[in-house]
Amino acid sequence: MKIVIGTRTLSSWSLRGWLAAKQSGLPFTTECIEMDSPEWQSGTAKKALPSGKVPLLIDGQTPVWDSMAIILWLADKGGHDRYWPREYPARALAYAMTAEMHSGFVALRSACPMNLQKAFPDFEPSAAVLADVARIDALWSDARARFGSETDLPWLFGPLGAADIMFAPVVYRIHHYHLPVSITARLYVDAMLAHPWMQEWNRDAHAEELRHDLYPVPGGVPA
Ligand SMILES: N[C@@H](CCC(=O)N[C@@H](CS)C(=O)NCC(=O)O)C(=O)O
Repeated sequence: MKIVIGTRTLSSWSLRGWLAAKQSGLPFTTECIEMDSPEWQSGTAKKALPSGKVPLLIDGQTPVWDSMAIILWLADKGGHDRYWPREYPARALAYAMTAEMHSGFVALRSACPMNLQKAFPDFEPSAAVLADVARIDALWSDARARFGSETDLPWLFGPLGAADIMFAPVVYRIHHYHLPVSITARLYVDAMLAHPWMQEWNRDAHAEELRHDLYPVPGGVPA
C-alpha cells in the first residue's frame, strides 16, 4: 500500500490519510508531493490524482481517494475496531462527529489554515471561528464524558480511532492559533500533540523547506 500526501506542514487532509494508514497496522509507504513545487502549482502533479487532491491511497491496483473513503477502506481491511467504538451509541456519535468534521467547520478551516512551521499568538478569531471551536469543544467533551473511559484517557472513545484522526489537524490549529478551549479539550489537545505519530509527522514537517507562503495569515512566529 502507498499513501500519497501533500506537504506535511500544510496539508491537513494528508495528515488524516496518513494517520489512518498508520492506524491500520498494515505496511505502507509514503509518497509526498510538494505543494509549493512548480509541478503542483501548474497542475501537472494533480493529473496523477483521481480527484486532483491528496491524500490518495493506492492499495495494489486500487486507488482510494478522500480521507473519509480511506478510513472506510482501511477499516474494512484492517478491522473496524481499529477505527470505530464497538458499542452502538458511541459508534453513532463517532460516525456523526467524524462526518461533521469532514464536511464542516469551514470558518475555522479557512481562517486558520494548518501551518506547522508557524504559530500565531496574536491571532484574533472571528465570531464564526469561535463558534466552530465551541462546537468542536462540545463534541469532544460529550464524547469524553459519555464514552472515554478513565483507563483509556485521553482519546475520545477509548483507543485512538477515526474521530481522533479526523480532528487531528484541528488539534494543531487550536495549538498554533492559540484558540480558546475548555480544560477537557486542552488536555485532549496536549495528549494528541504528544502522540508518537503526531510527533513523527510534526518532525518531518519541520524538516521541509517551503519556498512560498501558500496560505498566508498575517503575523506569525516560527513554531
Ligand atoms: N475531501 C478531501 C479534501 C482533500 C483536499 O482538499 N486536499 C487538499 C490538500 S490539504 C488538496 O489536495 N488541495 C488541492 C486543490 O484543491 O487543488 C479529503 O477528505 O481528502
